Amino acid sequence: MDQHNHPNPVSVIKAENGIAVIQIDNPPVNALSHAVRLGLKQAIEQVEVDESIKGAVLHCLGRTFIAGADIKELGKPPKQPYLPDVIAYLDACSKPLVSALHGTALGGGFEVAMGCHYRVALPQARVGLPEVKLGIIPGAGGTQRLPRLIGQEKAADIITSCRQVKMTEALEIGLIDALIDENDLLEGAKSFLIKQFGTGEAPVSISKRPIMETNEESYASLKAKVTKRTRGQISPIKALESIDNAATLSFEEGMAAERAIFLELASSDQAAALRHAFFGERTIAKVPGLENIDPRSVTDVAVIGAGNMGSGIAAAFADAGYSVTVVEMSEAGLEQGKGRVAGIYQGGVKRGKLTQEQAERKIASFSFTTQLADLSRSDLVIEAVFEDMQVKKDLFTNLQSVVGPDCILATNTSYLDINEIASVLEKPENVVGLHFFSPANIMKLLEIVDAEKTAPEVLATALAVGKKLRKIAVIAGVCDGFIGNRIWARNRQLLEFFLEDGAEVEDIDKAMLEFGFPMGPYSVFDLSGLDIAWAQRKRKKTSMKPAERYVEIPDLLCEQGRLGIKAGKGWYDYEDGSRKPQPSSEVAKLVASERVRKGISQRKLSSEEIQKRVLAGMINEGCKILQEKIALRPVDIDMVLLNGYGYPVWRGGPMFAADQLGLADIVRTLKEMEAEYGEGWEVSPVLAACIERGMKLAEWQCTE
Ligand code: 3H9
Repeated sequence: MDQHNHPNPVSVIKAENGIAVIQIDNPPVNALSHAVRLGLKQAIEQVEVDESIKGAVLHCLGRTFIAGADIKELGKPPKQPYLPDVIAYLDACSKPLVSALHGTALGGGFEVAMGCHYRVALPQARVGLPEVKLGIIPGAGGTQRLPRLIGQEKAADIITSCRQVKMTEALEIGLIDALIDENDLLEGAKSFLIKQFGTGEAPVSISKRPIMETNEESYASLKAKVTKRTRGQISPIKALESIDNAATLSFEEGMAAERAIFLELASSDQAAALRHAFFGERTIAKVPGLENIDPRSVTDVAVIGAGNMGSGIAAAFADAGYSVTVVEMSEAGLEQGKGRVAGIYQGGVKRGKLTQEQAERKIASFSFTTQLADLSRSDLVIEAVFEDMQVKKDLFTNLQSVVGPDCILATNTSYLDINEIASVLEKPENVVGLHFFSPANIMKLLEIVDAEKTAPEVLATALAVGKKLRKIAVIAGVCDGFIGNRIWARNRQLLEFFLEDGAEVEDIDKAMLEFGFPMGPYSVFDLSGLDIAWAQRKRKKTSMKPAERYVEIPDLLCEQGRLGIKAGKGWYDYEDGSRKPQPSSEVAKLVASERVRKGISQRKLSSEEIQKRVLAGMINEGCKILQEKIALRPVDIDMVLLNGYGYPVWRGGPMFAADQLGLADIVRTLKEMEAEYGEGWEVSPVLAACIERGMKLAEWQCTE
């Protein structure tokens, strides 16, 4: 239901013992829309003037407590009453208020809870201040009240990590005052208040308390760590600044400073980009045509091939509660597979995420077999075997006589033609691509590849499975590389041109790090191994047009055994087993001699130019993908890049950036690139069409 149209989202219900219940009902997540803020203010006024009311419980209907400010309203001019003022009314209420948390209380929702004198919760509730993830800071007292409640260090940890705190921890550190174990939260909250009346002590609102002591040294070290990992994102740094204010300014001054930072950030480009990412994650699940299609039920899942990818996929399914069978064709392969699966969970023990007992229970939950016949009850089979068309066709042919008629057969291929794989089957409608990213149990992205004959019901099932796996599941069409690898392959080509034209490996890496990528691309190539791309390059070269520019340098490196970190040398040198990249004079010499051989006169490329062209290149390939209907919408492309390729989330993705920077500017850069790079670099007509119609790229519909 639309949260703006819900009538009377806040009501005051008078109960016995002089305790009233202020009830919020604003589906789907009780966000603090204008109507809720207004209702809350009026409710407090009523509690204050009604002499029969001695105290009140703040309670929400639906599956969550208040999930924060209404994100749709952020970035627009704020409307009174502002949230900090509404919370100030709660804070100043002369009668004790307790917030009763039954689900997530996030952002402004937890700030409302901190505006009350007490907080009680059911064990399944969660609290957090995730505003930094939206490019803003808690702007309704979160940075001022939380340090008063639990100290600056713990406040900074919760605010900058954006994590949801579980109730055992919340009780331990003082975020809540009591856990209500019985089922009836409201009754528990009322009893809590009555007990407080009995003490005869007047409640002290958090704003009146002194700031809790913090360990200066570990607070400083936390701040240093946060600052290091922001990589260009402003909001975490600003949040720290505001938390610091809590110790140096009065509550009122701290609130004014917090508000100023909040308002400045709320209208920033970064916040707009992060809101785009928030809503984008939810938009991708809404697929036109699938709204009314029921997914098939999936409980038994089989993964064929237990290499690194297959075992990661198997772990992802087991972690989401599926019953998982792992298949390898030989006993020896199966033993290795068992070792890999066990290794994943033992890694969890080492990192302190699992106890030994939990890991052993997990490992014991898998079934392992070498017999396809054991898959007769599977609802979904995913193959993660060697990337070879014939191997996959043979496997699927054998599988179809084993599995039931509704079993979905998925391939994890990264680039093979899924239509061709499906063509060998009697029921090609049951075939879909499930392209995971390594390590599959950790990486968020999942490309669901919709082949020519994939049934809508199969696609709907894949989406439902993606959701249960807690993946960012994006639908893509069949083409070489689908969405992500196709854009990345184009980008890789561009990075090679930069090198041949005059930039050094380290300059390119530096430019991309400055852009906000977690690693420079050449360091990434060394990490994954140059031989993987080599095989693909050889395959691609055969289908290239004669006029297309081809850079031989990566092939020459492979021929010289410079295969990356595992070989101790790649684009960089790695001395004595170290993983720290050192610029390589041998690579520099090889690059220089290639420039001479091809008669290229070296030119300097600035970081700015590198970044500009990389972005324009991604946008152009993205537009070609849209035109070919490989992606449903521009936002789907952004979600792929953000969640699988390290594209900085605070930039929102290349397609979002295109609108932010202006399409005419992008086209100008692309025309320069087309003139220089020639064949394959033609400017996509989608851009011209958007400019001509005066529309944003975000509005592009793939039905066009
Ligand atoms: C803030 O509070 C600022 C303040 O400090 C200062 C102010 C002055 N607003 O995620 P779901 C929609 S900033 C508007 O699928 P779940 C969502 O788009 C806010 N809409 O459900 C979706 O719509 P649709 C800080 C919102 O059960 C629907 O609700 N708070 C909001 O998987 C269901 O959402 C946050 O950052 C919102 N705040 O997860 C919390 N939240 O159906 C953001 C959700 O049309 N929210 N929607 O696609 C969440 O993290 C999750 O929604 C939550 C539930 C965990 C609550």
